[in-house]
Amino acid sequence: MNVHAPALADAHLPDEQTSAFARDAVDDLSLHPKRLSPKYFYDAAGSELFEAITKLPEYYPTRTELGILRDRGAEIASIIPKGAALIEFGAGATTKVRLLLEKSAFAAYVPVDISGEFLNAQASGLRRDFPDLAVYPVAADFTAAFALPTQVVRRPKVGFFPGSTIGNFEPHEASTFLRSARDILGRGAQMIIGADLEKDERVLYDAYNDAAGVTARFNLNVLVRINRELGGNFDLSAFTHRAIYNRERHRIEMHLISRKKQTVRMLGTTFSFRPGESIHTENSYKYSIERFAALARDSGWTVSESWTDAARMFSVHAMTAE
Ligand code: AVJ
Repeated sequence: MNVHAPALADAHLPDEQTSAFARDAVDDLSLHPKRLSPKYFYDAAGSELFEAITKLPEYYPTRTELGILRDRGAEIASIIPKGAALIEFGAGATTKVRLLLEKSAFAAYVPVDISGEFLNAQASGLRRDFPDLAVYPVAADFTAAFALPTQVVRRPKVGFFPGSTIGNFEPHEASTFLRSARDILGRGAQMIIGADLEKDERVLYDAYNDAAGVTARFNLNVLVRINRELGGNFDLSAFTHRAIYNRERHRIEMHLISRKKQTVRMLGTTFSFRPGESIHTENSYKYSIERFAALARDSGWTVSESWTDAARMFSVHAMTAE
């Protein structure tokens, strides 16, 4: 068993997180058009709703990416140097990383996520199932610079960024993130990264407008969270979920639309809504293989392999840091 001390234990983190949420929510709801960052979807309830989304018949990305990782496991393993450290940017369910760990000879796994509690739970499960794997969780915001645990500094490094989380970034932010990942992992590092693909608009639309209404609840949950954590008084029945595909910008947009003229109070501030006014809560960018490769190239990486499923719904790329 591994007894490495996780790099957690900052008692001030939860407060800091709440005040960052407060600051961002007040700032972003003061903008025209109003917006909220999708990173605030993922409290405990939001994470559960997202897990439910990944099992919906309409939401193809998760199962398609898992299929690619499973089918291409041997090819992926063949480009992983022996004794490498796998660094995952953001750590959700361990299903995907387990596929990599089962097939490749990784010596260490470094999940990086803002939620320390979640990381610890995850780490103990992996330590139990992979007794030879050293697990070094890092509690940090993976979009900013963070230090790798000293134990992995000398190992070959492989980044892992599945789920098309990169799709939440604006193109310039995606580039900044990839450059930062390159600086953290170093020249010659590899990265395995998932990106959702452009496709039939009906398929995209349905994936974010599921019949069971789970995506709507996921979207509205950010208002539930503001009410609970920031003392807001959003009336949930007065907002409705909207997701559309913006063809020019290659992205799904999620909005919460005010059903009527209303005011909402939060942290001593009053926000007015016109009927039909939107809070823009998420962008989910869809790539082509070519546009993804160009983004990587412009951000210090060279794509060496791009894998897709037979229906070309989703893509997984291997790339090398220049
Ligand atoms: C986790 C950002 C990849 O964009 O598809 C799912 C989030 N939003 N349904 C996505 C999400 C609505 C998801 N990502």
